[in-house]
Parts: sequence; structure tokens; C-alpha cells
Amino acid sequence: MIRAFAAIPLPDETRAALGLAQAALPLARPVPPENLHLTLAFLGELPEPLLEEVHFAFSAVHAAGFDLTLQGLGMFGTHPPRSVHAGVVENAALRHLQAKLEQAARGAGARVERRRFTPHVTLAYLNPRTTDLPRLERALAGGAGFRAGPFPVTGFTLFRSDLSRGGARHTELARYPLSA
Ligand code: 2AM
Repeated sequence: MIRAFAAIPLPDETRAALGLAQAALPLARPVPPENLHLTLAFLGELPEPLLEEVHFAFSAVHAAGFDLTLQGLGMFGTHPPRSVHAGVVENAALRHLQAKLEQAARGAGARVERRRFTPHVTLAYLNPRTTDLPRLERALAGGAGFRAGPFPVTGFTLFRSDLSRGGARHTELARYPLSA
């Protein structure tokens, strides 16, 4: 079984900007720069033949490239919050692409959860026992003006994700270009 997801990889400058945002926050375990991405479709654990079907379905997706801007910092989850993320400026082309990928993955036989797509880049997963929430909330308020981009999105990527005690390792499996 392979844990996999489709995501938009981020340009170096964007990851550098996110790195600065992470450094300004009291985060015990920031997501390392090479793992920063914007998830489009989480596929969960798949047997290899099914993942191959998803790959073929993704290869057949036609969508146009677009510009994307990251904006704002926030948390997901309450009592206690689970993660810190950078948000995304509302983007119809991104939603269109995400819907197409979800449809393609389902058409190929993958089970993709039906939840509302909230585009974001996760900056850290929080340990509820060690997080100083008031301090983190103050730091996030201080970073309210965060903005990175716009940057061009010219394709999306299929990643495999291997979890271990040291954290997740994401390996690129395939890249799919978007049209110009
Ligand atoms: P996250 O950034 O919001 O945690 C690799 O783990 C990627 O898949 C992460 O970007 C993660 O989203 C996403 N992911 C992990 N589990 C998920 C789930 N059950 N539903 C949706 N996305 C998930």
C-alpha cells in the first residue's frame, strides 16, 4: 500500500517566504521547507495498481495554469488546534483544478473523502501538550499581513508520503503540466 496525495509544489521563493513566517512563530516542529506544498487531493493508502489508475486519470486531466497568492496565517482545529497554516487568496482556477482531480481520482476508483476544499499550506502540526496557545495566537496576529506571490502554477504533482517517527517524507512520483 502506498500513501499518496496530489499537490501543488511551491517555488523556492515562496518556500523561503513561508520559512520566514514559520521562524516568526513559536513552532516546536515546523514543516521542513522540502515538505511545504498545497494539497489538492488526499488519496490515502492505495494498492499500487489503483495508484497507477489514478496516475492515468491525472494524466488525462486538462486544465489551465494560473497564478496563486498565499495570504494570511491561521490555525485548524479547536480545543486544541491541530495545525498552523498559510491561507490562499480565493482562486476559481484552483478550485476548478481541485474538483477535476477529485473527480479523476474517484473515477479511477480511489476513495476521496467528500469534504469542503479549504486550500492551505500546512506550516506545522501542533503538540497540544506543549503548545503555548496564547503566545502562538499573538504571533499569528502579528503575522496577519503575511502574503507570498503571486506565483505561476504550471502543473501539479503526485507524491507518495512515507510516515515515520522522524516525520513525513514526500517523494515525487509524477508531474502533470497544466496548459499555458
Ligand atoms: P494537511 O496539510 O492539512 O495536513 C500529506 O499528508 C498531505 O495530505 C498533507 O498536506 C495533508 O493535509 C494531507 N492529508 C493528510 N491526511 C488527510 C486527510 N485525512 N484528508 C485530507 N487531507 C489529508
